[in-house]
Amino acid sequence: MSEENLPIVEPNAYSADSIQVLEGLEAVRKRPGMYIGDTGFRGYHHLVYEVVDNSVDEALAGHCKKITITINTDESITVEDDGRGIPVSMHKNGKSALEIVMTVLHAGGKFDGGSYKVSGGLHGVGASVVNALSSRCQVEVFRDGYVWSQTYEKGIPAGNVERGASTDKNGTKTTFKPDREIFKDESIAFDFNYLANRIRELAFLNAGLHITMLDERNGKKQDFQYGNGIAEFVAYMNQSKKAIHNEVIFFKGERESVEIEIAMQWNDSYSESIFTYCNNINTIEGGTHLMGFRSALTRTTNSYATQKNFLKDLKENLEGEDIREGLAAVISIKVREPQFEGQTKTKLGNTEVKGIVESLINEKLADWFDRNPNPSKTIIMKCVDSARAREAARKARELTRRKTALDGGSLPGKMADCQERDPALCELYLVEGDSAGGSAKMARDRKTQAVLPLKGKILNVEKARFDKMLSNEEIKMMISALGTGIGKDNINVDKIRYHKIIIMTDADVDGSHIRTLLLTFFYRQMPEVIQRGYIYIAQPPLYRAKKGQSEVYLKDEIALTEYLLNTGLNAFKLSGKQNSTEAEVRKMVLQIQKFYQLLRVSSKNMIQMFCITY
Ligand code: 0RA
Repeated sequence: MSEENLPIVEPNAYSADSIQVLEGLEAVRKRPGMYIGDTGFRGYHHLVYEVVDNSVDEALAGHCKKITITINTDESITVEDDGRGIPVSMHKNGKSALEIVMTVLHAGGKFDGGSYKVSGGLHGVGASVVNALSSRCQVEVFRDGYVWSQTYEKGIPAGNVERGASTDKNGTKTTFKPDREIFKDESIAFDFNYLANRIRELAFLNAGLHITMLDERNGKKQDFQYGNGIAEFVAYMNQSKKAIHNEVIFFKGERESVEIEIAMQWNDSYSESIFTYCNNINTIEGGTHLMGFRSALTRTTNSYATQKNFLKDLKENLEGEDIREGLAAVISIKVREPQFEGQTKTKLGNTEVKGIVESLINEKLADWFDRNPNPSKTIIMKCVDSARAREAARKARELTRRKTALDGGSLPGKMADCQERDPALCELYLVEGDSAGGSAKMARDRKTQAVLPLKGKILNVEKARFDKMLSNEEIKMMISALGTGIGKDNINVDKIRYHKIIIMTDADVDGSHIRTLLLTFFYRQMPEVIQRGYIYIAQPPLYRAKKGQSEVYLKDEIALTEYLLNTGLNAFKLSGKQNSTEAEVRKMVLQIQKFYQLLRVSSKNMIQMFCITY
C-alpha cells in the first residue's frame, strides 16, 4: 500500500495489538527506572539522549548530517534530523510504521532489521520509552514529498498519522514534554551545559556530524562539529595541559566488521585519562577494547624502546603504568552485537575485540614510532622517567614501612575528631584555613561531626607524582584522618572512618579552587569514595531573611522568591476578587515572573531580528 493512501483506522480500535501496546506503555510508566535509570535529574535528561541517539544512529548509517536540539520555553524538547525519516508506510496490522516505532517497545529496528549496522542507546527502544514518559509528544516526518505527523499523550496516539503539507525535505522532528506525573520533582529543569557535554561527546565520536543546540529560554546557541573527530577530542582533553609532542596520534581501521578508532597524545602530567566507547556508549568500566589497547601499547612501546636502546640505563622493561603516565587517549569502536557487562552495564564483554584491537594497535603504533623518531624519543624518555620514579617510590615505601601516619594510626594534631565510632554516622568537614576551622569546631555537634582544617591551597595531585603527593602535609593529614590508606594495592575503602565527607571552602574564587583541588584528589586517588556517594559539597546560603524573631537562610534566588511569596502573600488579595485564595495569588505571581523572563529573552531575539533586517 502506498503511503499517500493511509487507510483510516478507528482510533480506539479494540485489538490484541492495542492491548499489547497499552500493557507495554503501562510497564514503562510503572517502572520508569528500569528503562531510563531514575526519574530524577539524570533520567529527565536521559530522555533527550534517547531521542538524539536515534538520529545519531541514522547518521551512523550514513543518511544524516545535521541534528538540531532545542530546549523550548515550555520545557519541551525538539530534536530534528535530516535523515531518511521514520518510515510511515502501512504495516501488516493496519498501523503505520511510525505509530509502531513510537508505541511498541523494542520496535525500533525490528520492522526493518537490516537497516542499521550498529546502534547506540537502547536499540530503538528509546522512542517508545520517551513517548510513554511524555505528557505530550509529536513526531513530524518529512518523507516522500510530504510532512507526516502524529501526536501522542502519555504514549497513546491522540489521532492517526496525518499527511500534511508537501515538502522536499527529508528527516524526523520529535517534540516531547516530560510527564510531571513521572518526573515529580518540579525543581528539575533542562540544564543546557549538562546536555551539551554529552552532545559534544557525540559530535567528537561521529566525525563531521553537525549538531546544534538552542535554548529558547535564554537565546543561547552552540554548534558542535569536529571534522577530525576523536583526534579533536584528545586535543580538547589536553587543552589545559602541556602536550609533549605536537601531533595527536590517530589510527583507524576495520577488522572482522569491528570498526576501531584510537586517538592519543601524551602531556606532561602524571595521570592517565583514557576514555573508551563502544557504539557511542561510554564504557566507564572498560572491557576488552581497553585490554587490547593496553597490552598492545605496552608491548609495542617496549619493543621500539629496546630496539632504539633507550632502556639501557633502566635494566628492565617499562611497565604499562609507566607508559600510560600523562597519556590522554580515546578509544572508540563500533561492533554489530555489543555485549555490555559489569555492575552498570558499561564494560565491553565481546571477547573477539581484544585481539582485534591489539593487533591493529601493534601494527599502526610500531609504524608511527618508525615514521616519527623525534616525538617518539620524547615520549619514551617520559616513560623512562616514570619508571625511575616508580622504582624510587617503591624503595622509599619499603624503607618507611611500619606504622606511619598514612596507615591511620595517629590522627593529625589540628583535627577535632568526633566521639561516634560508627562510620555511617560520622561526618568529616574539610575546612579551608585555621580560622574557619575554629568556627566550625565551635559550631559542630562533637558527637558525630569531625573537623579538619586545611592550610590554603592543597597540592594539585594532577601535577605531582605519587611520591611527591605522599610527602605533602595536607594530603597526609587527610589520608590519616580518612583511615583508608592510599595507593593502588594499599587502599581499603571499607576502612573509611566517615561516610560523609563535606568539603566546606569559602564562597570565593580561592574557595572554589581549593574545592577543585580536593575533588581532584578524591577523583584520582580515591574514586571509590566518590562512587559510594560519600563526598558532599557545603553550599553556603546566599540570603538570610529575618522577620521578627524568626531567621531563615535561603540558598539562592529561587529560594528567596519562594520565601517572599510564602511570607508576603497572605496580606494580598487579587483586585476585583476579594475572596481569592493564597494559592491563586501565588500562581499568578509566579506566572508574571515567568512571563517577564520570557519577555526579556524574546525582546532580545526581536532586537537581533531587527538588526538583521535593517
Ligand atoms: C528505520 C528505518 C529507516 C529510518 C529510520 C528507522 C529512522 C529512525 C529515526 C529516528 C529518528 N530519526 C530517524 N531517522 C530514521 C529507513 C527506512 C528507509 O528509508 O529505507
